[in-house]
Amino acid sequence: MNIATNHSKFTMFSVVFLLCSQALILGGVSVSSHNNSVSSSETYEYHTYDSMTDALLNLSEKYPDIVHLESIGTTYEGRSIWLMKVSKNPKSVENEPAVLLMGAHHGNEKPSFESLIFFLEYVCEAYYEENFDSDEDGFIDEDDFNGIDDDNDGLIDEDPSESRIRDIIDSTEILVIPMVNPDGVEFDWRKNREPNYGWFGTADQITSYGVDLNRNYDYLWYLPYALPMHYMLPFIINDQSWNYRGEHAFSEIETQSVRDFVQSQDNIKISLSYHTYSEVILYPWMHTSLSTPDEGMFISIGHNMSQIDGYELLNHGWSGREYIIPRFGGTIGTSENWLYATQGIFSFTMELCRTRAPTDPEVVFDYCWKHVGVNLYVAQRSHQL
Ligand code: 0X9
Ligand code: ZN
Repeated sequence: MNIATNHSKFTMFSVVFLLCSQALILGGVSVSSHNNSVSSSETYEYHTYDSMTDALLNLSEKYPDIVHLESIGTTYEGRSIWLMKVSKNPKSVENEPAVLLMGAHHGNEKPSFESLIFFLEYVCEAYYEENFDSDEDGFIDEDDFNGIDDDNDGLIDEDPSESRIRDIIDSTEILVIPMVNPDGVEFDWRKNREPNYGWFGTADQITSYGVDLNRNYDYLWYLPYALPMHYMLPFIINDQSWNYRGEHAFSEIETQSVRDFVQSQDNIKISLSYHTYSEVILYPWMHTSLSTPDEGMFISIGHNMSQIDGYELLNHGWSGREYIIPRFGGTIGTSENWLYATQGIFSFTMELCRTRAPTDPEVVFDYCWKHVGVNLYVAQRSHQL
C-alpha cells in the first residue's frame, strides 16, 4: 500500500482518523495512530520513479494554479530529474523568498523522496480545503505543526491550519526535487549509474558504475589531496567505492542539474536535503567542525526544526567531537557545503528515520507527517532572511 497516494484519495478526514488512535482502513490495511507504537503487519510500498512521475503529473493537472512541473536535466539512463514548484502563480517569477527541498541524492534512501511526495500531495490538497476541525473535538486548527501538544489531548500536531498552508503557498516559492538521483533509486543503490573507467578515468573499459553525488559538489574539491588521510582519499578516489567522488567536481549530470537550477534562481534562502538515516539534523561545515560565521542562524533554524521532528541537531558533526580537521565524518563535496559556501543558502541535511528504508506504514506516516511541519516551517522562516 502507499499512504501518500492513498491519502489523496481520501479526504483530510482520513488523516484525522489516523491521528486519533482510531483504526482506519487505508487500502485494506489497518493502521492506527502515529502516536502509538502499534505496528501494522503490512509492508509499505515506496514510490518507484514511474509512480512518482505519475503522481507529479497528476498534481500538475489537478492544481495548475499552484504547481508547476519541469525537468531540470536528464540522467544517464534517460530519466527526467523533476522539479516541482509550489506557489501561487507558479509559472511567473515573483519577488518571493524560496526554499529548496531535495531527496534521493542517495538512491537507496527511499524515505528521502517519499516524504517529499507526501508533502506535495498534502499541501496541494490542504490549499483548497476550508479550515476545519480535523480531529472533531469542537475546535478548528487548534494543534498546528510545531511538535507540541497545543490542546493537551495527548496527540501532537493533529489539527493543523489549512489557512496557514494557503498563506505560505501564496507568499513563498517552494521548490522540490524529490529524486535528484532517479537512476540510483531504480537500481536501489546509493550512487548514480554512470559507467566509470578506472583510476581517474584512464581505463579503456568500464570498471564500475556510479558516483556518490554527495561527494561531487565543488567546494574545496582539492583539499583531500593536501590532507589525504583526513579525508580518506584512497577511498573517495576509488571508483568501486560507495563514496566515489567522480573524476572531477560537478562531473555528474545530476549535480550539474542542481547547480544550474540553483544558479538560475536568486531567492533561495534555505535548503533541506533529505537522506536516511539517524534522526539527526546537520548543517555546515561538513568538512570541519569549525563553525561558519552563521552558526547562530543555523542553530536558530535547526533548533526550531528539531522541535517539530524531535531529531537531534548536531552542532559539531557526529559524536559531538570538536576537531579542526575531522578524522571521522568529515566530508568533502556535499551539496550543503556548496549551497552555503558559494550560494549563501542556509543548507541542512535531514537524516530521516532509524533505519534506511522502514516499511512499517505507521513509521512511514510518522516521518512524512512530521516533515510536512518542518518544510512549512522553513518556508515561513525564509521570509525573515
Ligand atoms: O555521507 C553522506 O553523504 C550523508 N550521510 S548518508 O548516510 N545519508 O550517506 C551525510 C554527510 C554528512 N557529512 C558530515 N557529517 N560531515
Ligand atoms: Zn544519504
